[in-house]
Formats: sequence, C-alpha cells, structure tokens
Amino acid sequence: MNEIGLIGLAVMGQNLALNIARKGYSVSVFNRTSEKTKEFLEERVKNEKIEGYHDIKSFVESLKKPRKIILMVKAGKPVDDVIQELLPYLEKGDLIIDGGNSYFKDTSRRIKELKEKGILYLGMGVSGGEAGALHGPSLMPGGSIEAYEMVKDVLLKIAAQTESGPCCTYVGNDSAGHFVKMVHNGIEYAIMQAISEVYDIMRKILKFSPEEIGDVFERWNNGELNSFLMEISFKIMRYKDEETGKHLVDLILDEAEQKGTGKWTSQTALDLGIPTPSLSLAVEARSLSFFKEDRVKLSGKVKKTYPDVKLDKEKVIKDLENALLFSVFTSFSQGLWLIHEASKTFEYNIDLPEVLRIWKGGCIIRAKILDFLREILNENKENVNLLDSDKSISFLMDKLDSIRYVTNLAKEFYIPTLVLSSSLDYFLSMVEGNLPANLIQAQRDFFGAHTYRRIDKEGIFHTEWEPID
Ligand code: NBP
Repeated sequence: MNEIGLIGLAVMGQNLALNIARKGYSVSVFNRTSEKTKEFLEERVKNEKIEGYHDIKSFVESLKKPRKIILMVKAGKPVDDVIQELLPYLEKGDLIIDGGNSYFKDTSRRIKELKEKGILYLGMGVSGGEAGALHGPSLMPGGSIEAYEMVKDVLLKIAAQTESGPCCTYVGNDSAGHFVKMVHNGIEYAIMQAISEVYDIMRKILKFSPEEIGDVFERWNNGELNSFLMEISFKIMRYKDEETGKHLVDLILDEAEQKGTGKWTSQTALDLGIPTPSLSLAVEARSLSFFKEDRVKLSGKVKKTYPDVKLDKEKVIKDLENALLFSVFTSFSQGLWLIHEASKTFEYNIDLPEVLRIWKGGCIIRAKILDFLREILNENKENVNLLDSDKSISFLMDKLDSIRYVTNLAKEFYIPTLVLSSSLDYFLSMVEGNLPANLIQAQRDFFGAHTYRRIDKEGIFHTEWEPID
C-alpha cells in the first residue's frame, strides 16, 4: 500500500511525484495516456518508491486509507473528469488535492460538491515550474484545516526550504489557495512585463546588445532587485542559439501567450472593485503583442522622429533600476490588496505576511523585496495596500523621479511601457486627494440622472443640467 497517489504525469506531475518519493514516501501514479506512465517509470524513476497503474481502480486500491490523491492535470474540465472517474472507488474521509492552476470558483464548487459525498478536497497552488516541483516548490494549499492536517507533513517536506521555514502554509478556507496562486500569477505577469519594458528601452534607446543587458540584469540581481525573474532574465540575455550562434532572445517571435491566470486576476479585481492597473495592463500587453501582423503593417505607416539627445547611459541604467523597483513594489501592493479584499469577501481568513513568507522560496515571484514588504505588513496588518507606511512612501518617493524620467523617455522614442506607466499612474492616483471623478459624476448625472454627492454638504443630489424637452 502506498502513502500518496498522483494523477497526471506531464512536467509538473512527474517532478512532484519524484520530489515526494525522494522525501521517503511511497507513491502510486496514474496518467490518462498509459504510455506516459510507462515512459516515466522507465526513464525517470530510479530508486524512488513509485509504482505506476494503468487503470484508476487498481490505482485507488493501491493507496493506504484514508487515501490522499494529488491531481496534476490540466485545469478546467480535465479536473472534473478525473474526479468523476475517481468517485466510484473513493470512500468517506479520502482526500483529493488539486495542485493545478484551477479557477478559484471551480475549486469552491468542487469542495462543496465533494463535501456532500464525505470526500475532503484541497485546492493547492503550486509555483516553481518543473524545477520547483522537483526540488521544492512554493505550495499554497487552501480548503478545510482538517484536510490540510492530513497531508501537512508531506507538503512541508516537499516544499522549498528557506531561513524562515518551508514555503508552505495553510493559506485559508475554501478556495483561498487557488485564489492566492491566481494573484501570484497576476503579479508574475506584471513583473515579467516590467522587466521586458526595461529591456526594450535598453535595446532600442541605449542600443545595448543582449550581452550588455545581461550584464546590467546580473548587476541588478546582486542588489535590491534580486529575484528569480531577474536571474533567469540575465541568463536568457546570454543564451546563444546553437544553430545560428545568435542570441536566442533576438530570434524569438514577439507574441506572448497566456493560459488564463493573469486574465482571471484582472477580472476578479474588477468584480471586487480593487484597482490593479499594473496587473491588468500586463495582460493587455500580452494581448497587444499577439497582433503581430497588424503591428508590423501599422508600424510601416507611422513616421517616427526620434529626439536627438545625448544620454548619460549609467544614469539611465540607474533610473531603469529604480523604475523597475517602483513597478515591482506597486505590483505586489496591488496584488496583496486584492487578496486582502477577497479574504474578507469570501471569508478566507488569509494571513498576508504568511503568504509573503511562502513566496520567498520555490516560486516564480520569489524576490528579495518580499522581506521588505513583509516588514511593512507586519508593522500594520490593516495596511492593506502597503502604501500607508512611511517606509513605503520613502521607498517610492526615492524612485519617483526615475520612473517619471524613464516613462517620459520611452514615450519620446515611441516605446510603450504599459506596466511601468500604469505603476506610476497607480501611485499618483493613490496619493492624489482630488481626482477628476467629480466631472465623471457630473456627466453621469447629466445624461442618466445618476445623482452625486457634494463636498460642501451632506446628501444625494441631482441637477437638471438643461431642459430635456
Ligand atoms: P498540463 O497542464 O499540460 O496537463 C497535462 C496533463 O493533464 C496530462 O497528464 C494529461 O494527460 C492530463 N489530462 C488532460 Br490534458 N485531460 C485529461 C482528462 N480529461 N483526464 C485525465 N487527464 C487529463 O500539465 P502541466 O504543465 O504539468 O501542469 C499541470 C497543472 O499544474 C496545470 O493545472 C497547470 O496549470 C499547473 N501548473 C503548471 C506549471 C508549469 O510550469 N507547467 C506551473 C504551476 C502550475 P494525457 O497525458 O493523457 O494527455
């Protein structure tokens, strides 16, 4: 009898199964296409105690009761299909853990449906890609605490280990785990886009080679910007295509794909009324990139006249570093505010500093700046958008001139900076006591009698702006 079952042997499932087995647990695996199970056992399993099964019944029967089954299949319908296939063989008290990137509302539904059948369910965000899955991912499990307790020991062992402990914690009730993973990915989109915009400026304005940009990125990675995404970016800059000897990044088509988590983050933020412009603009940037043919066609129609300016390259690099830090900080702050709001609305009961702690290792957005963000949150847990702290304001004000300069410079050279600019605009909006929303209210009242409130007296008002007959 094996201790853990795992279904879905694509990149994530294979590596997670090996990780679990290497921590001393016996694992049963199953994959819809049997051939993959065979290949996995032959090619990757050495001394690990992993057994493959080719039908779901014998897979379930190979597990110790109460059974603990991790699903690492494609999000969406495949998860429901697998649950339906498992159900005839499961018993009350068994546990299913969905480790995929499932939409949090699907997870809530599944938790409810399975609870009625006496089956426990955890929705667990897993971040770190294939290397993380093998060597230690960041794990974000959510659901009932009872379900978490059943697999806590395994999860804490397979997660990435940092100075502040394993990168796994009980995130909260219901779909809290998948919600936090979704926002993690939304922040990931924003940071990736901000790095790409900074790269674009160095490439097109400073005329740096990928090699030179790699050197700048590596330098930054040794400072405040230290992070997994910075590290892979400098490695990407130096990578040469074997066939052509050219920098591979220069040969990659500029159409960014997406699987949905970034879009869901923005959609949810709109639903909950929480401003996340940097996260949303990162999704828009990917969508815009996809219209390659139109972009190429239109670029031929626009005559661009570039300013004749002499730039102090070292100063521009320092400004770019500051602008990136500004954007990273504000992206995290938007995402955390969204998690906080969701925690209240859906009664997740999420501990935000704990979320930041488990993002410190294993995951794609692991970064040095998380320590600083945690310090700010620990000072005042009610400070949900992170800006209401002297430390935050002084950090951002230090970089304000830089991000202003960088975004203006980019515009002079016709370079779009959707995330850098929206990070700046987010900050400027949040620190502005008077926004032009008064005019919006007047317009709404003018054409739709939607009413407005006044600054000089209490009450709800409507004005007959002009006779309608
Ligand atoms: P994929 O997301 O590509 O899914 C492939 C797996 O799903 C295969 O095992 C496939 O079986 C199985 N599957 C499908 Br498709 N439809 C099925 C069905 N109807 N019934 C049973 N199994 C079905 O794999 P992945 O990239 O390893 O990701 C797994 C999960 O982890 C996803 O939710 C993903 O979003 C999430 N995730 C991925 C990463 C990453 O870096 N890739 C990182 C973090 C989280 P088959 O072999 O028979 O087709």
